[in-house]
Amino acid sequence: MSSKSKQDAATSLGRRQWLAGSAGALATMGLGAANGQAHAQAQSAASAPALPVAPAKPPLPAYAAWKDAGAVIIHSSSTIETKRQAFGNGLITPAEQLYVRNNLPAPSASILENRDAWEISIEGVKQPRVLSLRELKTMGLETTPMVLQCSGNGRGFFPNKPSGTPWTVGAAGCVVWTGVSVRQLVESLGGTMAGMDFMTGTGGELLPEGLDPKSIMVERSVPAKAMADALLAWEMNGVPIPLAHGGPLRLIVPGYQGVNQIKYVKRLAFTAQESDAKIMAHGYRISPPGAKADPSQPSVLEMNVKSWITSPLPERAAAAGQVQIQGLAFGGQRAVKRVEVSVDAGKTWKEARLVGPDLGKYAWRQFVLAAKLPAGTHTLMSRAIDTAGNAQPEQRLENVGGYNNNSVLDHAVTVTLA
Ligand SMILES: Nc1nc2c(c(=O)[nH]1)N[C@H]1C(S)=C(S)[C@@H](COP(=O)(O)O)O[C@H]1N2
Ligand SMILES: [Mo]
Repeated sequence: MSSKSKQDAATSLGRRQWLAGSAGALATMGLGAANGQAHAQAQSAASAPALPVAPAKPPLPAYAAWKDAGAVIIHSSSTIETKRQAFGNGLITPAEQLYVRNNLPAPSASILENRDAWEISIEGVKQPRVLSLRELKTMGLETTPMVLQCSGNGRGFFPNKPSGTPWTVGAAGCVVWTGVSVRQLVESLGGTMAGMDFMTGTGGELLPEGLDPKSIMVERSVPAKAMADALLAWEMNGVPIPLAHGGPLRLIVPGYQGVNQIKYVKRLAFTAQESDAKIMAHGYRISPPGAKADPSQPSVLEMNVKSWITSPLPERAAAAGQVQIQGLAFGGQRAVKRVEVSVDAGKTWKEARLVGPDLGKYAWRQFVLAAKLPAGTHTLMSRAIDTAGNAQPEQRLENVGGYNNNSVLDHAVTVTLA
C-alpha cells in the first residue's frame, strides 16, 4: 500500500468509527432508533468490508485530534478522559489533556471561522439584545480559574455500573476562562425582569431533524444568583476556546457541575421556570436507587468538596522509603480549607500541605504529604474539607445516574512499593 492510500484507509476508518461513535452516543440517549440517519450510517459502517487491522482503541475524533493521545482515555468520540497519572504537578490542566464530554456530536468547525460574528440572544432582561462576540468583547473583561468537572466523574466507582461513561477521576480539569461577567452584562441591559429566578443557557448545536428539539437540546437552568460569578467566555487557558471545549463562546458558571457550562452558547435567558428540555427535567437528577428520574428530584448543580491522589499510583509507582504523596483538592462552591491524607486505609490521618499558587475558590489546590512508606502494599486516601467545614464523606451517595461521587473510599488508591 502506498503511504497515500494507507493514509486514506486510516482517515476512512476514523470516519467510520466517528459515525458509529455518534450513533452510539445517540443510542445511549435513547435516540438510536429515532435518528434514522446516524443509525443507517452505523449499520453501513458495520457491514462495510473488514479492514485488515482494527485498532484496539478508538482513535481521537477529528474535532479533538490535537489532544495528547498518551494522556487520555478515549471512551468514545464524545467522551475522552484525562488519565489519573497525567494530572502531574501542574495546577492548570493543559487543553491537550483536558477531558471532553459532548452530549451531541460537536458542531462543524466552520463556526470558528469568524468567531467575532457569533451571536447570542440575551433574554429576560429589561433590554433584551442579540449581541455578537465582537460586541461582548467591548462590554467587560474578567478571568476566572475554575475546576471544570463532569457530574459523572467518579461514576466508574459505582459497583452497580450506572449507564453512562465510567469516568474515574479524569472527567475534570482546572482551566482559566476569560470573558465578560454576566452580572455586569445584565446590569448594562437594565437588569433582569421581575420573577426571573433562573439563568438558562442554550447550546448552539444543530439538532437532527424529525426529533422533538426539547428531547435532545443541551439547555440547562441554574439559580439566577449564579450570574454573580458567571462569564460568557471566549478564551480558555489564554487562547480562543477550541471547538471541543465550546468555542467560540461558552457560558461558565463557576462552582457548578460540567453540564451547566454550556458550550457554543447561543441564548442566555433569565426565566421564571427551569428549562423543560429533557436534559434539565429528567436528565442529571439525583434519583434514589430504583427510582425514575423526575423534576422533583435534586438536579446536578453545585459541585461538592472532593480530592484525589495523583501520585503514587499503580501506574506511577514510587520507590519504598521517603515518598511525596500528591493530589488535587477543590471545594466546589468554597475554597479548600485543608486536606488530610491516610497511608493506612483510613485508620489515621495527617494534614497535608497545600502547595502551589492559590488561584481562588473555584480552582483546585495541589496537596502533598511527605511520608515514609516501607516496601509492600499501602492503601492511600485523601479527604478534603472546605472553608465551611464540609468534609468529603466516606461513602458515595447512591443514585441511579452515578452523579456527584466524592466518596473518600472510592477515590482511595492501593499501591505496591518495592
Ligand atoms: N452545548 C453543549 N454544552 C455542553 C455539553 C454539550 O454536549 N453541549 N456537555 C456538557 C457536559 S455534560 C459537560 S461535562 C461539559 C464538558 O465540557 P468539556 O467537553 O469542555 O470538558 O460540557 C457541558 N456543556
Ligand atoms: Mo457531564
